[in-house]
Amino acid sequence: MRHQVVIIGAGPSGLLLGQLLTRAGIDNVILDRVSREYILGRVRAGVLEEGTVSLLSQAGAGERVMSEGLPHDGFDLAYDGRDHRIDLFELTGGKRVMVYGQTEVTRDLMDARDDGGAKTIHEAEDVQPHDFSGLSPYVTYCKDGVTHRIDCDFIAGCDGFHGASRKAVPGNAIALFEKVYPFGWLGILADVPPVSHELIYANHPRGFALCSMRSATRSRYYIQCPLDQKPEDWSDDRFWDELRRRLPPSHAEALITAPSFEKSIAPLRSFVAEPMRFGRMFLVGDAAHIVPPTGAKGLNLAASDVHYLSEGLRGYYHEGSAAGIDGYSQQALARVWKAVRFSWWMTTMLHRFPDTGAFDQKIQEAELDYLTHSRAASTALAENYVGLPF
Ligand code: RFL
Ligand code: PHB
Repeated sequence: MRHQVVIIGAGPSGLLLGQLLTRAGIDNVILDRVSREYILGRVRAGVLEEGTVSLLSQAGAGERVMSEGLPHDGFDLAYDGRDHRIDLFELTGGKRVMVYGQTEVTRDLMDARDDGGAKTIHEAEDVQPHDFSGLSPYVTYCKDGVTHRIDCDFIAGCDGFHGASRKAVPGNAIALFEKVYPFGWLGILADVPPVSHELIYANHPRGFALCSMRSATRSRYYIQCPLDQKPEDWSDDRFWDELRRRLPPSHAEALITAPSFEKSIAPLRSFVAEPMRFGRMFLVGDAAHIVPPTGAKGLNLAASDVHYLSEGLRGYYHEGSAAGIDGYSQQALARVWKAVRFSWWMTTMLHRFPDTGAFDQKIQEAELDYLTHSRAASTALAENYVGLPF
């Protein structure tokens, strides 16, 4: 079997890249180690930048996000019992974000791929990239006990943080930068109307809390929790009580509760691998970088990587120019590091760290006070939250 591009991973990165390539007439196949249903069951991101939404449209998968997504012009920062609105629209001269779940993004991309007739192989075991430092790379995988080989021009490693692509790079060819945070996020989904029509990011002595949503009738809530805890330690009642305690009184009173139907704990990490190109293999999205979810940047960074790479490959195949693929790593990393910085900063400002002393606590309070009372500081937050240009 031969394809121009083999994409490893059918998450948002792989599916978006596949769609943009297919629409540019570049033939590709996607391999994933899990089933389509498993991927659609992963509840993750919820906030899309305008650039991400427009890439979905370019990929032919933008119809439902435009009709069913919830445009948000601002969000609330809550601390010290009060709410402070960050007016994204006003501070950025007319930009907003779209609240639309990653499961829906993935579903729309899968449907668009099916319509275009491009091939995806699910439940492919032991996927391995080979010979990407030379001119004839190939990928092997095992399916139903049979080993297969796909020859190609390029490999796109879109297989997330735990994938095989990055692991196939020799240690002396890659630099890794990592920061692990001493807490996680316990998240739930419940069919209740959101406590507020906008997102609430709350800093509280008991820990961070976030009120988000998926629709007018479905809420997504998170609380900071210690890493040694498990979802089973948290009954719904315990979760709702804890969330209520971390919100300003007006919101706490308005909170509507119901049994949750999803509950999971995600550890928080910042991670970057450099470079993002190794000969004829590119790393894309979470395979190359992870950010803590506080800034809502992970999926959006995956989308900007895909933009740079799809443009680079289009230039290579249609204009005979390698400039785009040669510049991919540098261009993508410049944007990645800014989002890594922003996500680290939001995380540091909004969470309670177990080892924070009195001095650091005062600094955090001063930062929040400055941020919510200085137009310059709020503008910097808003500019990053809606997404830097790409
Ligand atoms: P994914 O989604 O991890 O997909 C990788 C795919 O590769 C497959 N795979 C393999 N396939 C073959 N062989 C192997 N050896 C393989 N190993 C893995 C996997 O099965 C999978 O299908 O990476 P991708 O596509 O780069 O997408 C990245 C995003 O999923 C991620 O950045 C976001 O979810 C992060 N994130 C958020 N991002 C935002 O932009 N806005 C948000 O509001 C936001 N909230 C979040 C988040 C992530 C969270 N968690 C759970 C980490 C909230 C949370 C709680
Ligand atoms: C979500 O809705 O899942 C969500 C929203 C904002 C974040 C992270 C996650 O910063």
